[in-house]
Amino acid sequence: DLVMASTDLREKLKSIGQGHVLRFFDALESARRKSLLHQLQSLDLDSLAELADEYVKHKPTAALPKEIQPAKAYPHVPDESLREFYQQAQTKGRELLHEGKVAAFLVAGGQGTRLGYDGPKGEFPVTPIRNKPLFQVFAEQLRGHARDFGRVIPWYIMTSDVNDAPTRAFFERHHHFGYDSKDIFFFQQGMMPAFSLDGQLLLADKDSLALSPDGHGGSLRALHRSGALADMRKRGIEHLSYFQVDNPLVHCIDPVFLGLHALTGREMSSKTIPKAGALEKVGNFVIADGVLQVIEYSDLPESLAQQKNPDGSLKFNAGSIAIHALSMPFIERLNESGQLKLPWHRAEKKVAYVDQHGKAIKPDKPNAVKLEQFVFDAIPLARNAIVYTTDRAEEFSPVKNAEGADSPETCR
Ligand code: UD2
Repeated sequence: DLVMASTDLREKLKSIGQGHVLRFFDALESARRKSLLHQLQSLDLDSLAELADEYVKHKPTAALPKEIQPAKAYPHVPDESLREFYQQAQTKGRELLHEGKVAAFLVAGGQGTRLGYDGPKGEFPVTPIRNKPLFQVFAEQLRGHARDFGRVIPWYIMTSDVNDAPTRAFFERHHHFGYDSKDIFFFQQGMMPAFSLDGQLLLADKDSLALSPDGHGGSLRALHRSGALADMRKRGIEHLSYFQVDNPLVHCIDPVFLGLHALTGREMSSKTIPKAGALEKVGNFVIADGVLQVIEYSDLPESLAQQKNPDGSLKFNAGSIAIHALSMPFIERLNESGQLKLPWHRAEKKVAYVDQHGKAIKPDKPNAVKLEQFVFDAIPLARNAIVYTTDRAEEFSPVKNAEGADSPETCR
């Protein structure tokens, strides 16, 4: 079987110009052969060839939309004209929770390299007095809401190959922080191979590709492929409350936000805060060529980021803090064609690899391209997406760096 599989694969790989990844194959012992075959079989080789052409070999010309305007957001505190609507939203959100129609969705598949913590980031002890880990902070919030609404809030947690086993073990060790283990659904996101700058797949070792998680946008595909969506259907879930592992202040469940999202029949809604400064490292909600979307800080030209209104405030001030509400039919629609149609974002990185002689190389400058999809790129695909303003002090203080801004110290 091994021989058969490798013959087919060898042909396929050759046809897409990647035959070299089996260079050391024949000399490997059988377990190592198997693991390499397994990695290769999990990839969509046809689309890899296209991706290498489109995104790796030449930098895609960053087509910035022609017309970029600030996005409008629902205010945190409603004015007179919105007061009643917010009341209704609150009622709607509470109703959904009472009826058990909301699930929590945590993305925790990232590598957390900047923090320098050796393990899944959710294990990081974050609270100032009792040193509770991030995972516990979320679990306690969710259990509190479940108690208040008399319904369990099923919790879907996305991991990746880099941290799946330790994440599960951590939850086991902590008795799932009081959750019933049948109400937590772990699943893994997809992995993407790193390419050399000329589009060749890199080997991390003779029996292994250099793989990394495919970005939080991959969550929308992984929800489908893992059976998580099917599980949600079975439970009667209608909306997902999406958050990232690095922000312990997030309101994992927010009835007003969920209610606004549901009442307006939206497919994907997002929270925003006024930025801390023109160049804060958060995405920017904008209306680009007429469509609401997020432009990542690294893609927004500084000349635009610095623009001011007549009163001196920032023109592009709606920061994206990666908190979303998503409706089930929307996620199902995105997966309909079998291909999640989100763009890929290209980043040049240093990736260790073995060269054609089997020698391990540790590059000292970027030698590779990694590709990731971003969840906020689904916003322009959603019908009538909305943005709702929240309060930074209440809801946003991520732990990203070991020191300085957005570090454990600032967060505590
Ligand atoms: C993200 C947003 C930024 C802003 C900021 C707020 C992007 C590209 N930028 O910045 O606009 O909203 O957050 O804090 O998203 N993750 C996975 N799988 C992956 C990659 C990431 O699960 O393949 C998770 C990761 O575990 C973490 C979250 O996504 O929970 C954030 O990822 P990041 O650290 O790459 O995003 P960051 O800080 O650049």
